Amino acid sequence: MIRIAIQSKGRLSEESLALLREAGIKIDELKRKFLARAADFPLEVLYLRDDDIPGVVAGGSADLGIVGYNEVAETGADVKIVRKMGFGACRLSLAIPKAQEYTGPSFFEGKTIATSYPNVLEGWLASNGVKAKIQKIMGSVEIAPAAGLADAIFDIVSSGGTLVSNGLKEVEAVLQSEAVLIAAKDLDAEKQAILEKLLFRIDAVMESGGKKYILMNLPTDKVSEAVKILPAMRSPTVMQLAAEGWCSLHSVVLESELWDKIERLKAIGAEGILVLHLDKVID
Ligand code: PRT
Ligand code: ZN
Repeated sequence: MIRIAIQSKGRLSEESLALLREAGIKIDELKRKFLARAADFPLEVLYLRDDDIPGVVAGGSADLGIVGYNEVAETGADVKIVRKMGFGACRLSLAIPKAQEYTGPSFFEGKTIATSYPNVLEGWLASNGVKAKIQKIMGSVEIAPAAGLADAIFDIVSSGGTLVSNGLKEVEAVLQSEAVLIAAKDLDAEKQAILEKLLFRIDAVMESGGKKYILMNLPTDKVSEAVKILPAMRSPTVMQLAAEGWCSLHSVVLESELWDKIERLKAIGAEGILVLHLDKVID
């Protein structure tokens, strides 16, 4: 049995649970308790506040965790980062009132900066040789300058909308973050084996992201040209159609390249092109 800590409610909860679900691990979400056992995988889920996850994993009360990298950096917890999860992207940035001119890191000399991330901020100040006062506040950091509590803030930014609506501008992006899967450093052999099994599934789910299954009818004499357009995982599948001189070609394409490839395939005579959702990809 392996124990994974995820955020109980907040920005990362739904996607963390969705990832486990897509990996075929069923957890009774209706009865979201403190601790829940998966139905068909040797795993239990511990629901926590995100701030507590790195420490709980480092301390061994949970074996794994899904948490923002920003929390791992702030707590300095001694854990292994096993995977980047591809969701929860954000950055920890310094922001100042928009009317002020930013002159570089020395701008912050002698200033007061409000933040919930004092340790990451302290590291940045030290590495830039700047002495500033850190005012730790746990919520609504963005209102600190207008409320006269601080000259600047150091906070999580994603779209930047919150900064703008509080009359602030981002001047330094200090740390890029996304949700990460973390693990305790000394898992025993049995837990390590369960982790490998879990990673195999998670990788298949993540690998399918951004990919589509594409199939089409194609004149048989155009197959070699089509193969150049669609390299696929090993090579596209070609099947004979009942109609003389035609075949059906199947492949996997990146969604970002989909329209470009479709245009090129149409240009060489592809017809009846179908694009399908891809659920899992096992390499
Ligand atoms: O209750 P608990 O302690 O578990 O949750 P929390 O309130 O501390 O965290 P939560 O749920 O807000 O965020 C969890 C994690 O999501 C963070 O630790 C980050 O890793 C990640 N994340 C991603 C974000 C954002 N994007 C984000 N935009 N966390 C917070 N924000 C805030 C931001 O600070 C701003 O106030 O959301 C607001 C909107 O941001 P803009 O820039 O899009 O306007
Ligand atoms: Zn929190």
